[in-house]
Amino acid sequence: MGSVPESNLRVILHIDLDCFYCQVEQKRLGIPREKPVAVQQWEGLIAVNYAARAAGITRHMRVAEARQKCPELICCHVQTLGDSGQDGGTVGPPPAKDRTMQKACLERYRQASQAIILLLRSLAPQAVTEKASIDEVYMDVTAIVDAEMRSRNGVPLQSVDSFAWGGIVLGGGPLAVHNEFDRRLAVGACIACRLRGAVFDKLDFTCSAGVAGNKLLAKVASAMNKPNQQTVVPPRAVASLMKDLPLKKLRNFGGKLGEQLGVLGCTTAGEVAALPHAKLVDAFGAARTHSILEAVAGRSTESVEVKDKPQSMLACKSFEPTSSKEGITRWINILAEELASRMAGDYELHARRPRNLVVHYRCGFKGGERSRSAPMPRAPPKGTVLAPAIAELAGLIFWKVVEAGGVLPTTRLAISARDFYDTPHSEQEDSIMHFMMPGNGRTDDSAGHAQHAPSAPRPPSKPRNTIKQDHAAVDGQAARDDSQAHACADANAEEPAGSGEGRGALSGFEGVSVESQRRILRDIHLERDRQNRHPPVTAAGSVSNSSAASHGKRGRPPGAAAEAKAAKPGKQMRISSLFVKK
Ligand code: TTP
Ligand code: MG
Repeated sequence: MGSVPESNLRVILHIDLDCFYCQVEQKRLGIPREKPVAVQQWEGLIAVNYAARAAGITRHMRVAEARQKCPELICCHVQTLGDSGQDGGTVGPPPAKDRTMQKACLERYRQASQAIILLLRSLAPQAVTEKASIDEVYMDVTAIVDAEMRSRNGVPLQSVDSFAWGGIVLGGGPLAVHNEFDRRLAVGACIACRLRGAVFDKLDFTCSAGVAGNKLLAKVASAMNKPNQQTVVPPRAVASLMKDLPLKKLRNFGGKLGEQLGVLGCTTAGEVAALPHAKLVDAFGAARTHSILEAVAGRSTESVEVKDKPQSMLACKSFEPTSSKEGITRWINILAEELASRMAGDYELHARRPRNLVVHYRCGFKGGERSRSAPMPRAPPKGTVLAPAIAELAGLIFWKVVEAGGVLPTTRLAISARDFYDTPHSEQEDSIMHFMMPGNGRTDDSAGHAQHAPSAPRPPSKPRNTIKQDHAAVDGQAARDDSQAHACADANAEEPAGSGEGRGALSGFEGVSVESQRRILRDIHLERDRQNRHPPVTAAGSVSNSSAASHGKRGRPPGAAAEAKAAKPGKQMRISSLFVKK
C-alpha cells in the first residue's frame, strides 16, 4: 500500500479526471467525445464537457438557457431513484423528472471513480495513493522515483528527454538535466503519463495531471492545462506561478479564508505574500499566518495519506415540509434500498460491515439537523443487511423520535451506515478473492441466496435495540442535500449514497465488461501476490511493448507515442501486466 519515501525530495502527482460526469455518461451512452454534452440534475447543469464549454456552456447554467445557447447540446440527467425503476440517464428528451418524488443518485460516478482508483493503485503499488474527491487522486511516487534513480546507479541522465515524458513545463524550457529535482520530476512526469495512458486504455477516461514537489503545487498544476494534458512545476517556476495565482485556485483559500483575504484587498497569492506581516497576524494570529504564508509561497509539507474506504455511507433526501406517514415511509424505503446496495458493494470490495445505523432528520426549514443511531440489524453470513431490515429499523427509530415530539413536519431525511469493522479473514477471502478469480464471479442469484441464509455471529458491538441520540448534524455532511454531489464526494467523508443500479456487475466497474472487470481484479490480485513474494522494484522506466501498441487510440495522452519509443523491453516490469492491450 505504498512505501515510505527514502528521499525528502518528494514527487507528488495530482490526477484529475476531465469533465468527469460527462465522460461517464458519454461512455455509458456511446456519445462521441466531440459532441457537446452536459449532465443535468433537475434543471441545472452540474458537469459540462469541453465541446460544450467551447460553445459557451458553463456549470450551474439552467438547462433552458444552455439549450438556447447551444441547440445541439446533449443533456443527460443524473440517475434518479424513486421513479419506478426508470433509468435516469438518456440521450434526447429525458423522461420527466420530478424532484418531489425522485432523488438524485451518483452511484455510476462513484463506481467509475472506484474503478479508476483501483486501477491506479494496481499499476503503482509502491506509490501512496489518496483519493481526494470523486474524480481526483494524489499519488506520492517518491519511492518509485527513488528506485528508478537507484537503478541508474548514479549514472546521470543523458537527457531528460530519454524519459520521453509528456507534458508542459511551467516556466518554459526543458527540465534541467543536471538538477536532481528536475530529473526526479521528469521521472514523475513519465509515471503520470503512463498512468494516464493506462486509465485511457483500460477504462476509456482522459485525465489531466500535475507533477510537483508537494500536494499544493501538484493540484494547482493539474488544472492548468486541461483536458488530457499534464503540467510539471520545477522549483524555479514556483515564485512566478504563485505571484499571480488567483486565491480561489488554491486549496482551502476559496471559502471563508478567501473572503477574509478579499477584505484585506487580496485576490491573488502574490498579494497575500506582499501584505504587511503584522496585518496578517492581526487578522489570523501568528500560527495561521505562518501556514497562510507557506501556502501562498507554494510550500507545503502535507503528506499524501492512503484513503481508500469511506468511513461512513449516507443516503439523503430533502423535500418540502411533510408530516405524511406514507410519504416519509416511502422515502425511508428508498433511502434504505440505496444504502443497502452501497453496503453490499462495499462488502464485496472491502469485506467489512457497518456496526451502526444512523437516522438523520431536520425539522422545518430552520430546524437543525439531528440524528439517532442504533446497532445495525444482523447481517447474513457472507453478505450485508438487506434493505427491508434497514428500512424497518430506520422507521422504528424515526417514529420513536416523532412520538417524543418536535420532529414533524420534517424537510430532510437521511440514513447512514458507520463504524465499519472488518469481517473475519475467512469471510474476506470468500468475498474478495473468490470474486477475483476468473470464472468465480457470483451471480445475482447466488448473492441473493447468501443474503437469505441464517445469520452469522457479530463482532462485539454496542447493546442491540438501543436507540442513541447523536450529536446534531453528525459529521457536518449530514446537513447537505443530495444535490450537493461534489461537496459530499470526499472519499473519507460521508457521501450522498448511490443506488443499487448495476449490482450484477462487480462493484466499482460499472461500464466495464464483466470479463474486463475480472481481468483487472485478477491482475490486482496477482500483483499483490507478487508483491508479497518479491520486494518491490522500479516501475518508472518500464513499459511493455504491447502497452505502446495499445495507445493507438483516439485521444491518447500526450507523450504516449514518444514514451512507447522509449520503452526498454529488457527491464523488469512489475506493473507491465496491467499495460497489455485489452
Ligand atoms: P470537477 O473535477 O471540478 O469538474 P469536471 O471533472 O467536470 O471538469 P474538469 O475537467 O474541469 O475537472 O468535478 C468532478 C465532478 O464533480 C464533475 O464532473 C461533476 C461534479 N461536480 C458537481 O456535481 N458540482 C460541482 O459544483 C462541482 C465542482 C463538481
Ligand atoms: Mg475533474
